[in-house]
Amino acid sequence: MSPKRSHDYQEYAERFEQPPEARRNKKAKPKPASAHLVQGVVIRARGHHYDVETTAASEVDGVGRERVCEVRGRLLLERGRDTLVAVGDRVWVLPEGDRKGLIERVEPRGRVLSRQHPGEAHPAEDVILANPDQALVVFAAARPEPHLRMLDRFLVIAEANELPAIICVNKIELTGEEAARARFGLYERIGYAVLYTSAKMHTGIDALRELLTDRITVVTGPSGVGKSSLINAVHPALHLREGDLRDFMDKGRHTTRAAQLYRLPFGAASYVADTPGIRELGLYEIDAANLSFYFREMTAYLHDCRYPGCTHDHEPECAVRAAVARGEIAEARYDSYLRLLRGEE
Ligand SMILES: Nc1nc2c(ncn2[C@@H]2O[C@H](COP(=O)(O)OP(=O)(O)OP(=O)(O)O)[C@@H](O)[C@H]2O)c(=O)[nH]1
Ligand SMILES: [Mg+2]
Ligand SMILES: [Zn+2]
Repeated sequence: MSPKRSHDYQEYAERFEQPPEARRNKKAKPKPASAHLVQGVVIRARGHHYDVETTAASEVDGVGRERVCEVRGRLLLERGRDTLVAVGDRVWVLPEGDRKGLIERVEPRGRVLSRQHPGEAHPAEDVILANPDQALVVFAAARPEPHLRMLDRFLVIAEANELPAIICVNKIELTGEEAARARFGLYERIGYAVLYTSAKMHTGIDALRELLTDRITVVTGPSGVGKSSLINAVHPALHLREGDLRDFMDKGRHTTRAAQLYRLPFGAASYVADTPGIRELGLYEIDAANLSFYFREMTAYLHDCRYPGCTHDHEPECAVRAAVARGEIAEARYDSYLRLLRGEE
C-alpha cells in the first residue's frame, strides 16, 4: 500500500477507537468488538459470500490473508437495491476462525465504475468496481467488431464518475495498427489516451504494464475483446481463463464470470480487476441536463448556445450543432450524444 493509503487506514483505525455515536454522545461506550476487527479489501464477490484480503496487519492477521465473509445482517437492511458490497470495497471484518469472517462495515466509496442494474426496472446501481483509480476500456480492432456507441457510453460513465479512462484497442494484428488508428484516432484527438495492443503478439504490453503500476485499474469492455488475455500478458502467473476461439461468436458466453481484483507484482500498490464482458451499459443517475459535460469535445462550446438550458438537439443558434456542422465535433459522437439524450438503445 502507498504511504497515502496506509495513512488513510490509520485514520479509519482512529475513527474506530471512537465510533460516531461516541463522538456525538460522550457517555456512549465504544463497541467492544471494534478492537477485534481487521481491515481489508473485497477481492471477489460470489453470491452472498465475499473474499476479503487483509490490507493491514493486526493481532490476528498478517497482510494478504484471505477470508471468506458474509455480511452482517444489519447492513443488509440499509442499502436497498444498490450494490451493498462490491469488489474493491474497503471493509472491516470480524474474523471467525482462520478463514472466515463477517463484514461489519463498508467504507464509503470513492470513485466507482457502475451502471444501471440490468435486471431492475427502477433506478438501481450495479457497482462493477468500487474505488478504482482508473478504467481501462478495452475494445477489439476486430472480432468482435468495435461498437463505438458502446465506447461512448463507457466514456460518459467514466466522466460522470470523474474516473480517468484509457482506451485500449486490442487484437490490432488482425487489422494492422494503421487501420486501428484510423478508427480510434478520433478519441486521441479529443484527449483520451489510446493504447494499441495485441495480447496474442505481445504488442504494447510493456506500455500497458506501465499504466497499471501503482494504481487500481478496472479492466472493462465487451465480452471476447481480450481483457483477461491482456492481464495474462502483463502477469502470466495469474492464469486467468481466456475464451475459446470457437466461442467468441456466441454472444451468450462470457468467459470471465465474476469481477476479481488481483495484486500485481510490480510497483508498491498495483491492482487490476478483471471483469465480465458487458453487454448492457445503462446510465445510472446521469442527468440528461449534464450529459453534454461528459462529452469532452463539447464542453468548450456549451456557453455559446443562444438559449440557456439548450439540449443541443433542436434549439436554434446552438453552438454545439454549429461545431458539428463545421466538422469540429465528430458526427458519430454527436449521434451518440443524441441517442443517450433521448434514452435510446
Ligand atoms: N487475434 C487475437 N486474439 C486475441 C487477442 N487477445 C485475445 N484474443 C482471443 O480473444 C478471445 C477472447 O479473449 P478473452 O481474454 O477471454 O476475452 P475477455 O474480454 O476476457 O472476454 P470475457 O471474459 O468473456 O469478457 C480468446 O480466444 C483469445 O485468445 C489478440 O490480441 N489477438
Ligand atoms: Mg475475461
Ligand atoms: Zn446548444
